[in-house]
Amino acid sequence: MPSSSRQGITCPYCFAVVAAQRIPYRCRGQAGRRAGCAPVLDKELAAYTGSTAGASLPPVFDAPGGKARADCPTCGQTTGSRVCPECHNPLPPAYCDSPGRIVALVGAKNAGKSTYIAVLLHELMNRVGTELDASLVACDDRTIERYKRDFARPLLEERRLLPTTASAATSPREPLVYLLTRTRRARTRFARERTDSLALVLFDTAGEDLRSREVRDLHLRYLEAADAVIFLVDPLELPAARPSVGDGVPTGAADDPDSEPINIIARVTEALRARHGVRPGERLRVPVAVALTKIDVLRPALLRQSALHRSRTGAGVLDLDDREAVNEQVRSLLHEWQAGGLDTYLGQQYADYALFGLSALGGVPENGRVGAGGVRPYRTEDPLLWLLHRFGMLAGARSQGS
Ligand SMILES: Nc1nc2c(ncn2[C@@H]2O[C@H](COP(=O)(O)OP(=O)(O)OP(=O)(O)O)[C@@H](O)[C@H]2O)c(=O)[nH]1
Ligand SMILES: [Mg+2]
Ligand SMILES: [Zn+2]
Ligand SMILES: [Zn+2]
Repeated sequence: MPSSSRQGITCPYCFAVVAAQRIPYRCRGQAGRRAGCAPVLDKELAAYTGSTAGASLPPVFDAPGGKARADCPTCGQTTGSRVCPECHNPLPPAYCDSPGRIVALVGAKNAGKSTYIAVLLHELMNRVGTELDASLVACDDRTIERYKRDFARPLLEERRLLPTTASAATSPREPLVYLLTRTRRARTRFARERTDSLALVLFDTAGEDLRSREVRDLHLRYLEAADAVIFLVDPLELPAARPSVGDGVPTGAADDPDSEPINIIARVTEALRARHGVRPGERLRVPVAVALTKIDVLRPALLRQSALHRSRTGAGVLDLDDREAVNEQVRSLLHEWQAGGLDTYLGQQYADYALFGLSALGGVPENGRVGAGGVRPYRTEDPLLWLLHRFGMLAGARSQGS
C-alpha cells in the first residue's frame, strides 16, 4: 500500500502521517546580502536528533493551501522548503508531490545489513543509477554526513568491515533518506518524458534489536510505515547450508532461536499484519523481497551454470526471465538447506514475494578487511529493481523473446 493511500504523506523521519495541505514551510533565512529571518533554535528538530547541534535554523511557519511555495509572514521572502509538522525534518518537494514509498530493511544480527546499505547506495549513485537514468539524492545533510562517515569511508575507501550496529536502546536511530528520481525517455517523438520518484528510507537496524520484544517496538513505527520490505538472510546461519559453503569460510554460530531468519521474519510479519488489519487467512499485499546475502561464500561448483552466476542482462528494464530463474534457484537452495519452511511461510503470508541471492562484498573478507580484490558487488540491486517494477517505475521485459 503506497503512503499516499493513507490520506496523507508519511514523514520518512518520524512516520507521522501529514495531510498534504498542512505541511509547514521553513523560511529561507539570511544569505549573503539577502535579508531574512535570523536562525533560531528549532526545538522540534533538536528533540528529534537529540542534540541542538545543527538545529539552529530559520523559523518554520504555517501557510494555508498546501502550495509548493509560500511567503514568510515575518520577512516576506518566498520559500519552497517544507518540513514535517511534527519533527521539522525536511520534506523535499518531489516527496510532497509524489509521496514516497518507504522501503524497510530487516535482518538478523550479522546478516549483512549495514554492508548491504553501504554498497547498494554506492551502486545506485553510480553504475546502476546510470543504467536506469536515475539520480539518487540525499534528502538532508545528516544523511550525507552519516553515509560518508559510517558507511562509505570505512568500507569503500578504507576497506574495513563495518562494526556491529549499536542497539537503538543505547544510541538514537535515524533513517537514511534518499529520493530516487527516474526519467523515462519518451517512446515516441511525440510522447512526453516521465519522471517518477521513490523515497528510499533505509533504517539500519541492529540485528539484536529484533530479538527482544521491548526494543523491537522502537522499530515498529518504521516497519509499520513500510510500503515494501527487504529481508536479508545470511546463508551461513542456515545450518544445513554448511556443505554448500566453500572451504575456509568461517560460519556463524546461531544457536539462538530468536535470531533464526524465519523467527525474525515471523515477528515482523505479525507487526505488519496488525498494522494493515489483515484478517486470518488473508495475505499481506506489501511486496517483500527476501535475499540471501553473502552468496560469494557458496562453493563455486554450486554457482557455475546457475542463474545466480549469470549477470543480469537487462539495461533499464527488469529482465523477467532472469528474475524467474533466480527466484527458482534460490527457492531450491532453501529447500535443499531444509529452510523450505521459510518459503512456505512467505507464500502463506504474502501475496507478492520474491527471492534473491546477492553479495555486497563479492568475496570473503579477511582479518576484518575487505578481500584483496576490493568490493565487487554482485546482484545487490536486484531486490530494488524488482520493487521499482512493482511500483510501476521500471518496465519488465523478456530476455528470450523479441
Ligand atoms: N562473504 C561475505 N561476507 C559478508 C558480506 N557482507 C557482509 N559480510 C560479513 O558479515 C559481517 C556482518 O555484516 P554487517 O553488514 O555488519 O551485518 P549487520 O546485519 O549490519 O549486523 P548487525 O549490525 O550486527 O545487525 C561482516 O563483518 C562480514 O564479515 C558479503 O557480501 N560477503
Ligand atoms: Mg549493522
Ligand atoms: Zn516527521
Ligand atoms: Zn522569514
